[in-house]
Amino acid sequence: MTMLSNLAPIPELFVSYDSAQKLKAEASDLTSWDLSPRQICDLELLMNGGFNPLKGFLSQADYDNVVENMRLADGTLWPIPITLDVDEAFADKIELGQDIALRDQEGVILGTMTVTDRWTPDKAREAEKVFGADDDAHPAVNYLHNVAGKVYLGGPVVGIQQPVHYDFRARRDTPNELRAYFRKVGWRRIVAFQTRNPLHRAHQELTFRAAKEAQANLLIHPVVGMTKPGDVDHFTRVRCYEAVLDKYPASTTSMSLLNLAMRMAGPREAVWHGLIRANHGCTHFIVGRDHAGPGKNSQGEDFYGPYDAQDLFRKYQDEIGVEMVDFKHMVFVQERAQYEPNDEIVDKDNVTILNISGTELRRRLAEGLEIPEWFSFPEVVAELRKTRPPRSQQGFTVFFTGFSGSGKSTIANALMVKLMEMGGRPVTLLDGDIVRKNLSSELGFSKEHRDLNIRRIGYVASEITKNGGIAICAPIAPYATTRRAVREEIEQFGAFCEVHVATTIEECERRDRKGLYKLAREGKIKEFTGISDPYDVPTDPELSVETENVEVDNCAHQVLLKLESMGLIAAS
Ligand code: PPS
Repeated sequence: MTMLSNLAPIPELFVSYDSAQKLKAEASDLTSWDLSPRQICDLELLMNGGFNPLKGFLSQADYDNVVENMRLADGTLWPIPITLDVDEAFADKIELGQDIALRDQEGVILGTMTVTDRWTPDKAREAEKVFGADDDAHPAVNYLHNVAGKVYLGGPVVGIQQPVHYDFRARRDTPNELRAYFRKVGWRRIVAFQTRNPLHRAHQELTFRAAKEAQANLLIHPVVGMTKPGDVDHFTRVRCYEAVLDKYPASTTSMSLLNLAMRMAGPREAVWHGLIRANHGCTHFIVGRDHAGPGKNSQGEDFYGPYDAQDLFRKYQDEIGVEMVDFKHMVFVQERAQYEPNDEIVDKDNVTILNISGTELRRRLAEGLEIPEWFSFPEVVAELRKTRPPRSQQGFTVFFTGFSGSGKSTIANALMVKLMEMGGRPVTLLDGDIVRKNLSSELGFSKEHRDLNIRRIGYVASEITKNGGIAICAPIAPYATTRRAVREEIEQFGAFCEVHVATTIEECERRDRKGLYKLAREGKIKEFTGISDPYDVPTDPELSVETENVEVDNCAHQVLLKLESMGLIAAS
């Protein structure tokens, strides 16, 4: 295995500046695909050599072999499918051999692709093989089934220009820019640290030790593309990283931002991360406990074993071309006032070992509690507090769901008034009927239209939540996947409290306040939820309220108590 990086430039997919200008003009006549945020991340790394040796989005033969064997059709190690997923309508328009333009979300042409392959993947197989289970609790499996298009296109890509980033421009480097930097400063052994979380003292200590052990320089290489839903946003994280960078001995450590869209694929992802770091000129890579772990599956168990990623990486490290440095679990030893690797402490019975888990940190931030100096750096804590004020000062969304006539609007109205009486944050009610009048007046009740309606509500609620307000939504929202998508969108900014108004369909029909059930039974209203259209009963709502023989005031009060227990409103 090469212990010194040769740092020669690696192949990119870009054409020269002059050719790019010509190609860009020609490409404006091509059929265009508007790339999703994840596809933009993938394309950037394809074009700049981060995904070397890939020459484009995977062909079907490469895809099949990657899914089954972690290898391209020619046998090269590659663990994660990099595919261009599109909808069926777009796929039907494309002839094999045709060139298409790949545009970013503002319409800028980033590259072109010659479509050589088009196929409908077996997504359940991809989920099982690549992510270990066909379980939507895995963020990438959820993405695969509920966000990605049905059809994959494959073919070589020609790069015209990098996606434009306006943030932290000086901190972003292509693999060749990093290689050139390492050549310039004379670094030949470089240990990369991959992260999607803020760094605290333990991370600083472990990365510093890893670099010392490997006799290497250190590259902090955080992911700023797409990480796990719910992570701290990258703007905050980069400000935190910049603060931590000052804590390393001068000129031993550098930082560069990686616009990768993570899949949270644990072991396979670790191998992928290693290959990407090899492309960026690194010789060593820190692999931690539960590397790129996706959290719990729908049975509440871990998707992967805590050291599966390390085992798989070790198995392939010669082929990856990067040596693994095991993550040390660092803990703070109070008596010695320093961090030490947990498994190297011999006098455990005589010392006090301190540690704060990620969950505990989030709790302390959420509740505005003290975060001790031994745990993190004051600058990092100050940044985190700015982004994550205590929950009682953050925005949040209460999302009622239930049949028509279940009492959603009535309870939502009562809740709104109670919250306004308490004061502190602006409250907005997005009731089903109000939304259908003001935002969705052109929509009907097909699955597609209902989804669009709920996504619009989710979008508005997420903006309200982001800006520190309270959004109360009260649509039927019959589909679990759409509710989940809304939850994920909102949880980036604040809490989401799903309230199932669990009035039975029989009771709703008996009440029939608007006379709609009668019409639905007579077939005069089609696709009526609960009568002639489905309703996915929430399996895990924050709260379920019964309305039969319960006063509205009491139902609204139950919601208030729930919000209080979630720390969203101060105890009265
Ligand atoms: S959805 O499925 O979430 O988009 O529905 P929503 O926007 O909440 O709108 C539901 C209200 O529209 C009336 N209505 C129907 N409901 C269900 N199915 C059909 N086909 C339908 N047609 C009209 C109904 O009065 C709902 O009002 P609520 O407030 O729920 O009683």
